[in-house]
Amino acid sequence: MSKVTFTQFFSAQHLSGTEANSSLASDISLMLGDIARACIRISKEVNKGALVGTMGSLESENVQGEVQKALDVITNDIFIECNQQSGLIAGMASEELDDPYVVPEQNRKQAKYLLSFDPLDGSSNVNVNISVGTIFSILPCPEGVIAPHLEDFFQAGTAQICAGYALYGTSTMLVITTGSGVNGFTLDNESNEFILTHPNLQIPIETKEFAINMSNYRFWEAPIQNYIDECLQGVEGRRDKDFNMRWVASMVAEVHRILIRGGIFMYPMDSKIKAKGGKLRLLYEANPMSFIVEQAGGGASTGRVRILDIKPKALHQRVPVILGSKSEVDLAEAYHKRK
Ligand code: P6P
Repeated sequence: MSKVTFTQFFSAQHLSGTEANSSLASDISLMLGDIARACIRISKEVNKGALVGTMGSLESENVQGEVQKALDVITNDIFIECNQQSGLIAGMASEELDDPYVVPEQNRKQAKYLLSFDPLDGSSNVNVNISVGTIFSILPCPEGVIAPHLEDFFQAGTAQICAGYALYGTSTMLVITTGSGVNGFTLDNESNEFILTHPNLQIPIETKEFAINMSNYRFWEAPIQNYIDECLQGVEGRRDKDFNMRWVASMVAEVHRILIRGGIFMYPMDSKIKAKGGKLRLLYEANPMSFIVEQAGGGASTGRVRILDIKPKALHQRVPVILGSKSEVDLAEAYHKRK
């Protein structure tokens, strides 16, 4: 197979569907070029590990009340710096910033889009050398908006133009959707280019693997407890198969595994976090991952509603997340409908 670079793949002529031959195609190509450059820089920072001592925690806390590790802040700054180069992005929402970042006027002359991101998801894994990632989502900037406000980000996930993640694992990968399927690219560290290695990723409809933090069992709602009980009973219960379990505590790593070999990922509502609305953030975790998963033939739900249909009410809104192999997500939803 001849080598296709990230730049070639997302150049206008490669884009299929409505993006081709439109200004959107060239806009996507420009923005993804900046995102790729940011992820290469973040990959190099993450790979330095303990050599540069950026793994310690800073005194500061982010809006989530989590102690900010130095890398969280460094990667946030890299993502902002790289993604205000194209002039196409009017504002950004980051897990690390309380409020939206309005791009300086001189950098948003032709701004038409909004960027939301989690610069280093799973960062608590950094000092134990487990895979972490960056997650991003691109929305249209509402017509006539020059300097975006909070409410301009409150668009349902179905409005996303593009979404993706970088996985800093045994190799660095970018996985992207622009609404016409999902494609994976692997970083060639010699050429510093992402190369197409996983064209048209599709999630197997069936699976025997679930991913959930079992320590929260007693806090879950009954439908989730019932669903997991029956997975654990395997062929001795009502399910016709035995299950395997995985939990990396890094959403990007879990979603990537599911894209490659199937599975169901669950961070459901639990009584400990009910007041917050859930664990994972809608704008820059649940929505981009749900867009990717649905584009790869999977399902993405809170258990009660499709995640991409939710109209956000807050920048750092949290939601329950159940996503992955369609048959299992549908079944988990059915458990929520049972009386
Ligand atoms: P727990 C990482 O902090 C994260 O936001 C997701 O990447 C991950 O799936 C989840 O939290 C892990 O949560 O409660 O198992 O530490």
